[in-house]
Amino acid sequence: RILITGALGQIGSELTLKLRDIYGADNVIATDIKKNDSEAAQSGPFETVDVTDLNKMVEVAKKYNVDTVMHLAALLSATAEAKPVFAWNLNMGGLMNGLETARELKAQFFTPSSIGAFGPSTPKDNTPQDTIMRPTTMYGVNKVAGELLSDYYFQKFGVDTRGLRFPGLISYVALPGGGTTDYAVEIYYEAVKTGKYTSYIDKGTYMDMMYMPDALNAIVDLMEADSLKLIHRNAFNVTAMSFEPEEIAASIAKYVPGFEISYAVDPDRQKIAESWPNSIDATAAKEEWGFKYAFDLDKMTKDMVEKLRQKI
Ligand code: VAH
Repeated sequence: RILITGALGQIGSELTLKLRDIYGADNVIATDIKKNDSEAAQSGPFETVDVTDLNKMVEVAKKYNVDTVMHLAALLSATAEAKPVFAWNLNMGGLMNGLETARELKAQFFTPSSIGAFGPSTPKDNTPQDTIMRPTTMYGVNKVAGELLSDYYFQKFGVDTRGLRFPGLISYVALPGGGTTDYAVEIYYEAVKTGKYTSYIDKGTYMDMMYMPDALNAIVDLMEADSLKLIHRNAFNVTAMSFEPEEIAASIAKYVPGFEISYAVDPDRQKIAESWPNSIDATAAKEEWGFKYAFDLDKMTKDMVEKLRQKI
């Protein structure tokens, strides 16, 4: 059985459904700080868990006798930069509790890292799996510390910890909250609703991105990989594409005739974006557990526009 924290968030709301399809609804326990009427909350076991409450997390894990913990609850980059102390306490306190729960139950463990774990002194193009990592955001500090803590729990306690450095994730089910790459999600909603979008990220700002179906497959493939083949664990670079606002706008214009992008740059989120790589290298993930993706920019745009036209 799998316990998911942050199960009603951007990744969690879709990962919960995918894992229930694969492993059976009753074997996937969705948890979050409070319940809502989403399919993730309604389609199987749900428990309210504040990830800063270790006792509650362990109690729920034991109640269902879980063998896997997927820790997704966290504050994203822009929110973390606005509330750095709260971000440290939630992101690091929550992660420690997730790791402690996995250790106590001898469970496998997954948590996402991010391209946000890299900083201005990291090589920006085709960023290697192993390279300098001195992020200048609280979110990045949390992600690097989280990678090291997860590796520590593997080395010290033998917990089977695994992670992925996700690029910006694009989806039409649940909106992301407080991220820097969120412009690449908002732009699709606005394209379908109004035919235009004002971007807070400047033209020419490249960031890695991935469509949510590819991200979910990467999580399942990583967690099912033969642990003897893993040289790295926390965390693997994974990416499907890298683009800047003009390029996603051009892709959208193919499916939303007349679509127009304009710019009102948010200096705070622009500064975060500029500290991250332009493109990262996913060779280690491909070699160690067969990472692959199906959606490039135009294929993602076609699907996003179709699905949002149905949804809105
Ligand atoms: C964010 N969507 O923008 C997240 C992610 C790589 C970006 O970490 O903070």
